[in-house]
Amino acid sequence: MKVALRCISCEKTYSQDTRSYTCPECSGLLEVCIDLDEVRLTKGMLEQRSFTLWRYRELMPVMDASRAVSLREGGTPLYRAPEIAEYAGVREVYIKNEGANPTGSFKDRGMTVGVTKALEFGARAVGCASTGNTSASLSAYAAKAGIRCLVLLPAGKIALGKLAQAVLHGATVVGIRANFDVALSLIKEACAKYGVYLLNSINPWRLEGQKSCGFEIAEQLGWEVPDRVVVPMGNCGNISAIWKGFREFRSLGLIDELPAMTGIQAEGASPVVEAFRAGRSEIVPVKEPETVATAIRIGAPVNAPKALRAIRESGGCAESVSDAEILEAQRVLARCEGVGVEPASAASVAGLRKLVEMGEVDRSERVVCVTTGHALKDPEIIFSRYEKPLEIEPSILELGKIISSGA
Ligand code: AN7
Repeated sequence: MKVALRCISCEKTYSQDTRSYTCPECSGLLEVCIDLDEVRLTKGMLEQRSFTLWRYRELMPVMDASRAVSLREGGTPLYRAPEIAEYAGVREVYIKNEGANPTGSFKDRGMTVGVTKALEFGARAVGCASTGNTSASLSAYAAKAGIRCLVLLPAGKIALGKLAQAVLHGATVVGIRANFDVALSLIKEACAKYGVYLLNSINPWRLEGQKSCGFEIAEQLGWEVPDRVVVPMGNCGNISAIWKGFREFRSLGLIDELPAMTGIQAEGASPVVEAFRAGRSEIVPVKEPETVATAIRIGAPVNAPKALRAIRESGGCAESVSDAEILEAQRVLARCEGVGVEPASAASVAGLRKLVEMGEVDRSERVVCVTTGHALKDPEIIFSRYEKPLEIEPSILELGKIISSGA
């Protein structure tokens, strides 16, 4: 496989052995470029393979895919969701449920490739700053690889399930008395100083794994591309990666069309939405981001330039939603479709509904909403929002009262 790194700002290219996470010349974001003329991947070849991320190994830039650090990530379900279609007001909606990955979020797609690259580069330790899911995923993949893992978290702002995972998998977990953006600067500095391999989404190799979500959507819809893919945005790596996936599939002639990429942020953390509205390519960071969707409580998303490019190139859009809209969408997904997601994930559905209402999205569209993380990630939000379970003595009389009351 012929692979290089290219800066998305100054377009300078670098060898794939370059260890820098950003452009050594201009500090722009790097993107992995695979020479697609040399790739042979056909629908027939894919038919023979099991439904996991590594079925796309021809497009995964690692030295030896058979030795990848893998927990069987990817291959998540795509549900037809008629109740959500009605809720949002469009013809057809599908839910791409990334909560079904091994550690319960889409991050696993990135980490299987990212940690495999870390080993290729000879790293003995990996690290990240995280709003939760990145740390949960990286901890598990580092454990599988047998290397050390350092995670920095904004203290007190991590959903309980995610924190539990990082602790369980044996990472060195450090709470920072500051927000995610500050924690990310600190881990970058620590990685440079102590030779720890950084696996936040500024790492272009990690995003190569995440592009597989786009591959899967195309395949699961029978090689028909949806009109639109709606993705919650935090640090903005995922929407950029999914877009890259669709583009590569089109370059290979596996699909003919491309979807409109649509990014949703929470109102209290929406610098990319503001930049999109203003027609700017630079964001103005939000100093004190705040939202119930702690996963996307990010004020200075590092991949904003990639996300804005994806949204604009694809003819998509960006919108923000309130905490109330997010929590309502979480409830509808859970109660009407049986799909339990964490708040950040529900932002995609809430955003779609809002965009239809605003007239930005046509009611005739066929839309895929990506739900990025599992409901169990954040049990506390559920208990704070819903009635506590009933408790009674083991008596059929008492139980009968409840049954008859219709509760
Ligand atoms: C459930 O874990 O940034 O726009 O440090 O956990 O690619 O950042 C999490 C992000 C959406 C946003 N949904 O994805 C982290 C972290 C869920 C998430 C996002 C995250 P990006």
